[in-house]
Amino acid sequence: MKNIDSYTHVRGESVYLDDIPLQAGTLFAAAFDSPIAHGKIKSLDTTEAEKSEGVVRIFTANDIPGENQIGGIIPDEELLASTHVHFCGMPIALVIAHSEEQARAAVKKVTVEIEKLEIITDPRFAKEKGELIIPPRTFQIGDTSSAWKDCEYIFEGSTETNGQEHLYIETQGAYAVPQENGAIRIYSSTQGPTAVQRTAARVLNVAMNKIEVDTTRLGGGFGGKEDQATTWGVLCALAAYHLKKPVKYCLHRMEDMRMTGKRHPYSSDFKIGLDKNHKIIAYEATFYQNAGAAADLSPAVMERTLFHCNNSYFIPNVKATAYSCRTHLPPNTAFRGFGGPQGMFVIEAAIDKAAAALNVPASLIQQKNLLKTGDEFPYGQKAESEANECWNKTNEVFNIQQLQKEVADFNATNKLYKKGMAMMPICFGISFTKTLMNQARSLVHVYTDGSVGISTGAVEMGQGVNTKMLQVAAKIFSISPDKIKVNTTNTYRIANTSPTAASAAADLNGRATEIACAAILKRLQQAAAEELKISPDRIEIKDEWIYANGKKTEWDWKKLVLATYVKRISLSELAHYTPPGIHFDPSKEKGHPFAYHVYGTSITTVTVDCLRGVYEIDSVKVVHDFGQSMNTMVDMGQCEGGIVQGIGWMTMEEIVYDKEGKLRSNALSTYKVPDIYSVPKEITIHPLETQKENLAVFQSKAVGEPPLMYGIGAYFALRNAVKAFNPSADIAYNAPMTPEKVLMSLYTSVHDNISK
Ligand code: MTE
Ligand code: LUZ
Ligand code: MOS
Repeated sequence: MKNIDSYTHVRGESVYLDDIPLQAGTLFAAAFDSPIAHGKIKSLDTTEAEKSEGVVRIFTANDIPGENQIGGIIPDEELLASTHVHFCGMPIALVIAHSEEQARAAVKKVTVEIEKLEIITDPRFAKEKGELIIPPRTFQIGDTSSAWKDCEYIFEGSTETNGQEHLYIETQGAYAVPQENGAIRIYSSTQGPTAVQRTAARVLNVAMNKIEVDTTRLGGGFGGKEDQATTWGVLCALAAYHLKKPVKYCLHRMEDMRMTGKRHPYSSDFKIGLDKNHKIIAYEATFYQNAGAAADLSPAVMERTLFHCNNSYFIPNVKATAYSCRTHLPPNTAFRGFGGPQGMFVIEAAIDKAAAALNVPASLIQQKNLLKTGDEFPYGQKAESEANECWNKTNEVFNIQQLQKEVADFNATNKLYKKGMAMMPICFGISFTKTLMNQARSLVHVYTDGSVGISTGAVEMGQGVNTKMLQVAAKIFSISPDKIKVNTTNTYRIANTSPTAASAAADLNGRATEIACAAILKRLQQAAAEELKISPDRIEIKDEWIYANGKKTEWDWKKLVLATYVKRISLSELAHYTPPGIHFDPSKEKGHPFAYHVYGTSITTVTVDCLRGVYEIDSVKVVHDFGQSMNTMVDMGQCEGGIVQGIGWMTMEEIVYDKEGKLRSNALSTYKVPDIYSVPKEITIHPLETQKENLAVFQSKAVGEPPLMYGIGAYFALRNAVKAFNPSADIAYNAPMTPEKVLMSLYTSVHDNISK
């Protein structure tokens, strides 16, 4: 089954926010955002801007009828700055004009006087100052303090991982259109239509039932539109509310990069202890998360860092503490992996450090400590592990030793090029860690001509979730996919949705769709049974034909649908799904938060040009736990995309804020994402074949985020290549490993000060 969007994508006919035909009289918005990262607003002057050509009105915090508040988890973020600004790019005023150009020209004429206050960009410094978003949290198993004495070897260190720009191809945006009686429809490029609806209602002080949010699809979200699409949707709604005219705002790329948050940078400390057989006995980690200026999703991201602090290893004694540190950067937010990759990098660094000191390959320590079924995670859940299965299959399919030998042989015979290799096992928990968010609904209508319409809370953002919803209905009804249409995601049809996130959208919405279709199917079977005068359990629908007692009848799908309608039996169903058995108690930091885990193992090989510091990713070879993939094309695409995005984060994407909190890497000329020349020359993905039961839709495990973490292997492969050239290189665990950093470490050593 190919992705149902491929036809319109290829023809350029797929509708994104900026393609929606505009109503006559539509106005355009542009935000005036803070040029200062932290300060008190002394005065705001919009008089010149108001005189600017085409300007209709300029809104400020004073024009907000309800609460000036967009914070989702914690109410700590104003929509428009009232008295203080907290980051460069924070919206202060909203200019409305007859054209986009006029709105942006007027923005340039707004002036503000800000009394600068202390600007903090470093999370450790913020923590010293007591600037925490929430109190710190600690996950614990066993007792590290008494375990150290049982360790033969103990190593300590620190790591840094930088942020990451989402760089969805479609920038953030919204289009708000007033309806009768004060209602507003917001077309929004959001992963969370309900978040936009709820926040618009709060800001405008209207009931949620007056706000309709509609989303056709996104040109990528990657977490960047889980929470942060809200600002633009609500700003447009605010203007539409006052002016009673449609208002549109699509951000330009540099506005988007400047004003929105990114993946959280982390600064971390670790201490790892092993016995003489390289078993990890104890592990301690402290994470300093750079949250930016407001909570946004940071507390949830921080929590997932703790959930994934041991990656796919069993460690009997773990103590992991995390601080969410308030700085004056744009609030950082969800990004594929959601804090998990940041936690996993630290344990991989700890293993790398131990391996280097003990002069063994890291793979030896990795393999020896893989989770087994029944092992307990630090948060209490018992593993249903595929970690060893994935590792062993990787060896079987790709021959790890042979690959290691090829790298060693290459390095022995080449002076100026060196290869490096690294293994990266992954383990990622599937479910929102906030248990209540694990719920979804699906509305299925069968029309009298036999065609089917599906509406769910899932948002299509390139990951193929609509295709999967359609497959569910096609399979349950046993009808052709051409008979089925997946509708836009709309808060009037499906209410109180969780965002499309946590890789869980296909599972949650898919299982709800499964339940809805099954309920309608049952009624169809009942109606057929009456017509054919046999028991309903003897009725079967196969490929649009009705079978009775296993024999094909005269009845086809269409005829049965119409007959059921004539009997006045409902052909519609709204179903609800929530995964059974999940729970978590934050007061104990224990529970069973995940429906299941996804596992996998990758081998990454790189070649470094030791004169120039540039490098190529030769190959990424993976065994991935798909469960039983319901769409291998879509799922392979998710793996490839995730791997490349992970490699980008780990090797080349470098976000730079200066000490004033200004984004220096503010355009694609200064921020480098992987392109066709820098992606791996080879990506081979081999599915792990297991028949084990899981809670995934049709046993097809969630695939959206886990593969990103294979990208961490590229960082360690590069380190290993550098070490092959310069064994005394002193390389800080500081990602991304840019060509600049590679070059520096090729020619510096433990004894040089410049490397520090
Ligand atoms: N794939 C594409 N093409 N575009 C995206 O924006 N987002 C990722 C992943 N894959 C994304 C993507 C993220 S962050 C998540 S959480 C999942 O898709 C969400 O979709 P799912 O729950 O349907 O897997
Ligand atoms: N979003 C969220 C997520 O709100 N909760 C989560 O647990 C999560 N996990 C991954 C990605 N987004
Ligand atoms: Mo994905 S970070 O859960 O949107």
